[in-house]
Amino acid sequence: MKILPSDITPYSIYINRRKFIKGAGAAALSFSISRKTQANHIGDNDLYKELLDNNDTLNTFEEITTYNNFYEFGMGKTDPYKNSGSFNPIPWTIKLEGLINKPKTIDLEKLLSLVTIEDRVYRLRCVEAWSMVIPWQGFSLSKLIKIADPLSAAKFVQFETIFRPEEMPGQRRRILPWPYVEGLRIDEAMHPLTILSTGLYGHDLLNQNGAPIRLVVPWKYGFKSIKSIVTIRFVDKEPKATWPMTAPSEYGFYSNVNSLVDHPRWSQSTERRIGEFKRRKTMMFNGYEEEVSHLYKGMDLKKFY
Ligand SMILES: Nc1nc2c(c(=O)[nH]1)N[C@H]1C(S)=C(S)[C@@H](COP(=O)(O)O)O[C@H]1N2
Ligand SMILES: [Mo]
Repeated sequence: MKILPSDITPYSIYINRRKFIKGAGAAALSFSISRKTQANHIGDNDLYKELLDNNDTLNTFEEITTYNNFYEFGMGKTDPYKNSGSFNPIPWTIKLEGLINKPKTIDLEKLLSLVTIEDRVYRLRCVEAWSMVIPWQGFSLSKLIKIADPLSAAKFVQFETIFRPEEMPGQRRRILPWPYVEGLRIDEAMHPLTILSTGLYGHDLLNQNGAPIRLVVPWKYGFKSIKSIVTIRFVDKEPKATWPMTAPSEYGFYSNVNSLVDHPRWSQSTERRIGEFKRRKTMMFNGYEEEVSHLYKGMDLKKFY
């Protein structure tokens, strides 16, 4: 499967609004936009090398956009690539609701004018024991939370994917309870590693990756990173999440990558990095332990899996 440049919406819609943060350490790069718009599709490790961990190489654009989980477009790995062509993510609005001072529906274009798009290279570890390394563009979810201005009673955040069965063939069947929902504790949502992503490899997100905006929480299993978000709801109790709801004995609310807790049907101790032959050892918190373990101090992570 070859993806031609003509198949891809250029990152031009948002490019004028892209500002590169300077002096924010390894989390930001300042290469020129023109170089960035030529972002290639074969895995330009050079362009992102300051953000890449020693042991990693980027997955290719082709791998990242043809091997996906997005059950709204079907259950097979190539289904989202094959079946998402009629999905139209423009225009887009996001509803902010629940325990906040400023409930509102915000236009994505407007939202993007209020935030700074940054580059983040993150590993994505699927609960199915495969993984990829992806160069995202996005902004801190904490920025949006500040815009929403939550009440102190808001302890959790729930996210909802769009329900549009006319454009999403998987939603015409009861594969999962629709719409797909996910949740985070508010401190997890505020953590600087947690982003809302609008692009990868310097292009707008393709439909199969969750256009036009999706969550990325790199220390948790991939299913937490909910795609094509239309509602963000602030609540006082642990919200429902699709996979724990569907198979509570297999998936917990926290879903932290924890190589010590096996899935009931398979081991989580190793993973297959897409494009590699030899399996890798799965790292605690997907390798982000230093940054996030303080969030779970005193919690039994076997119980709260
Ligand atoms: N709405 C929605 N979001 C979703 C999913 C889904 O089926 N529906 N799959 C999840 C799973 S299991 C994974 S591993 C990641 C995959 O993201 P990627 O295809 O962009 O790599 O998306 C997550 N977000
Ligand atoms: Mo996944």
